[in-house]
Amino acid sequence: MIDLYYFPTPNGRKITIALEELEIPYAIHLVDILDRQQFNTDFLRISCNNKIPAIVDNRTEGRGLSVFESGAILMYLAETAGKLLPSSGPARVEVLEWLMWQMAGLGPMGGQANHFNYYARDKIPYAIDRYTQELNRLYGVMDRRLNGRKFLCEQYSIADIACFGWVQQAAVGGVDLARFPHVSKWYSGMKARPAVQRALAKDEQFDRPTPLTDAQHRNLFGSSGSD
Ligand SMILES: N[C@@H](CCC(=O)N[C@@H](CS)C(=O)NCC(=O)O)C(=O)O
Repeated sequence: MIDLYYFPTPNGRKITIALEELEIPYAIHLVDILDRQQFNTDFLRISCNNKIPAIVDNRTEGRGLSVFESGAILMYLAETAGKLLPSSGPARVEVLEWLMWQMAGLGPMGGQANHFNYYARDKIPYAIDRYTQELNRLYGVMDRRLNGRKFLCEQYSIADIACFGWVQQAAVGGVDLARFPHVSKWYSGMKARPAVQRALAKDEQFDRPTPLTDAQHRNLFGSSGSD
C-alpha cells in the first residue's frame, strides 16, 4: 500500500493517474494547501519542500520509503512496477527528456501563467504576457511533437501522465487548445483512458473552492512558511 499525500491539482493528479495505471493500491491523505497543512511538521518530514504530492511506500520492497517531487515519484513508481518507463537505452532517454520538459517547462510556466492570468489579485500585464507567451510556445513544441504520434514517446509513459493535468488547465493559463490540434487529440485520448477517469473521480470527494477566499489566497501565495 502506498500513502499518497495529495491535493487535487495538476501535480497531485500525476500520481493518482500513475497509481491507477499501475494498479498499485493506495490511500489518499488530503493535505489542504489552502489551510497551510503543507507546513505541518508531520508532513514536512515526508516533503521538506512543503509541497504536494508526496508518497510513503509501505510495500515490502520499499517499506517506509518517502518520496517527494512529482517527477521523482513517477520515476520511482514506474521503476518499481517495471512499466511506463523503459528500463534502458534510447527509449528510456526519450521518456526522461519529455518528463524533464514537463517538470522544468510546462509545469512551472503553466503555474506562473495560471497565477498571473487567474490567481493574482493585481493584474500585471508584463507578467501575464511573459508567461502566457512562453506557455503558448511550449504548447507549440508539444503540438509539433504529437504530430503523427499517439503519445509523447514511442509508447504511453510517465511523460504523458506528467503533462495531462497541466493541459487540463490550458485555458486558465491563457492557452486556446483549439490552436493546437495534435495536443487536443492527445488530450481527448488521455481523458478516455479508464485509469485517468478513475483518478479524476477521486477528486469528487474534495471541495475545490473557486474563487479562493482572501484567507486561502494568503495561505497559498502570501507566506514563505517561516512565519
Ligand atoms: N516541483 C513540485 C511542485 C509541487 C507543487 O507546486 N505543489 C503545489 C500544488 S500543485 C503545492 O503543494 N503548493 C503548496 C505551497 O506552495 O505551499 C512537484 O512537481 O512535485
